[in-house]
Amino acid sequence: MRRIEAIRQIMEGVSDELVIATTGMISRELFLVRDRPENFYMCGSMGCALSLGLGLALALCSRRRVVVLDGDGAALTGLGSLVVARHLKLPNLTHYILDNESYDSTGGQPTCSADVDFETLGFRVRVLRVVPGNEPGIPRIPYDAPFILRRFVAAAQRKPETLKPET
Ligand SMILES: Cc1ncc(C[n+]2csc(CCOP(=O)(O)OP(=O)(O)O)c2C)c(N)n1
Repeated sequence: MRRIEAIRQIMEGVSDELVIATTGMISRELFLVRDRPENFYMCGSMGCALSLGLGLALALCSRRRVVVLDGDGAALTGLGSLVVARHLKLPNLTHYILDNESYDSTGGQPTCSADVDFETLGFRVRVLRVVPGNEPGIPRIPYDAPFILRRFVAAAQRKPETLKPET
């Protein structure tokens, strides 16, 4: 499966969820597949998507689901967050790792993900094996970081119909 196909499949199951995408082509492909205010595109900080997702899921408790889209390189960069996720066991967080065994966004340098069991290290981790390679001609996200943040925070603060009332 190609990485963009995996993103498409994940997004077919997404309704009100907040989606945090790691930096690089995963964000750009998510933008192309389905841009929405509830998406946060991480700019630059590889390895930080899960820590942001953890904080949000913790703050929002069971009132809103959070989905993190990671690459294997980013997940390896932020391994500590996987362990924290395992410790916290937040029921409203799902962590997808799109594993192509490489840092594809920056030229396909190999990672050591083949020797890592992300599912055991983290919590509610779904590893999707994807073939290496970037889609040709994927556009850059035409928003700057402050706009992405403002739009996302506003969307996160809105209360969709499906939210459970705060108890
Ligand atoms: C801390 C940090 N190191 C390096 C980079 C440069 N960089 C951006 S995306 C990327 C590769 C990401 O690889 P992966 O998470 O495996 O996703 P893929 O592109 O393979 O889908 C790198 C090295 C960065 N933005 N931040």
